[in-house]
Amino acid sequence: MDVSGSDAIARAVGALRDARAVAAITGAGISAESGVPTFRGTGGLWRTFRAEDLATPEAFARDPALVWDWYRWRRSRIAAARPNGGHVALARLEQRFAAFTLLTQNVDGLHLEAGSRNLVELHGNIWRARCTAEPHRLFDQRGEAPKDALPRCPCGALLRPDIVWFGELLDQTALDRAAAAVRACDVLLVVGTSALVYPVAAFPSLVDRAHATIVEVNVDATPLTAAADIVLRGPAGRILPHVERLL
Ligand code: BJW
Repeated sequence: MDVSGSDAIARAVGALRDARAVAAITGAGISAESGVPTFRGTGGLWRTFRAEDLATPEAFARDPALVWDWYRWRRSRIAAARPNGGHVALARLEQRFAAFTLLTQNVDGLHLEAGSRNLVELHGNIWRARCTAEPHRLFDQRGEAPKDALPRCPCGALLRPDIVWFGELLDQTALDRAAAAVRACDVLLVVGTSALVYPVAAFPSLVDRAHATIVEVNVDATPLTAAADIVLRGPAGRILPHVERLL
């Protein structure tokens, strides 16, 4: 059912008041109001750049310098961004429920900066790099000055961004944790995602529809909209703080 306006807000608040376990899935839209570009839609990265050239293992094997240049540029945009009201509201919601799990597709680290702790970064983190030869070797590169040379592991192998590219598997432990949180939740918040990229796009289908409520927060309709119980149409940075205040 597609409901918007203050009635929808009241219903979302009511569902949250009755909830013990809450899960939230976020996408690029929640960081849009922080100035981080989304992927699809107006101003989206995939409108200007080809994913096949930059966000696949084949692209990195072909031209690691090009891929690293793009990630350095993305890092510079993200370094200038601060969490917005939407990130902060989700961090505050975490404090109010016995179980609250935040599943993000975002790699910008803004949820962590806003104070979310029970957080699963399903697509990785742009500030981390990992060794291409020994993938368990991770390197925190936040605060490191960008260098011209390609970054290398002490073992000599190239480092790559610790991000899940198209065609790559998500970490199984993270996936299991995410699926368990969605199956167990009484309310699933789906915020600022086009719900087009799998496997995360399939998570809402894991919800126990007999009792759980799906709430979508998005400025536009998505493939999930028809299946959502409550649709809050508008910017997450405005809607989520409003919902959190009314709780
Ligand atoms: C606002 C707002 C505001 C704006 N407030 N809202 C099954 C079926 C079909 C295909 C596949 C499938 N399984 C796997 C695939 C292939 C592929 C896939 O899903 N492709 C689709 C495009 C069809 N998936 C994969 O390859 C995944 N791996 C995998 O499944 O492995 C097994 C396998 C492999 C191959 C074949 C089969 C199985 C890995 C996916 C990794 C995705 N990585 C990326 C890029 C990382 C690069 C980087 O960040 O540097 O992650 S893609 C990109 O999309 C990024 C995002 O996390 C992800 C999702 O995008 P998101 O967050 O939804 O952003 P947008 O821009 O799409 O949407 C923004 C939304 O916000 C919009 O709705 C706006 O309206 C809204 N909005 N402002 C609220 N203020």
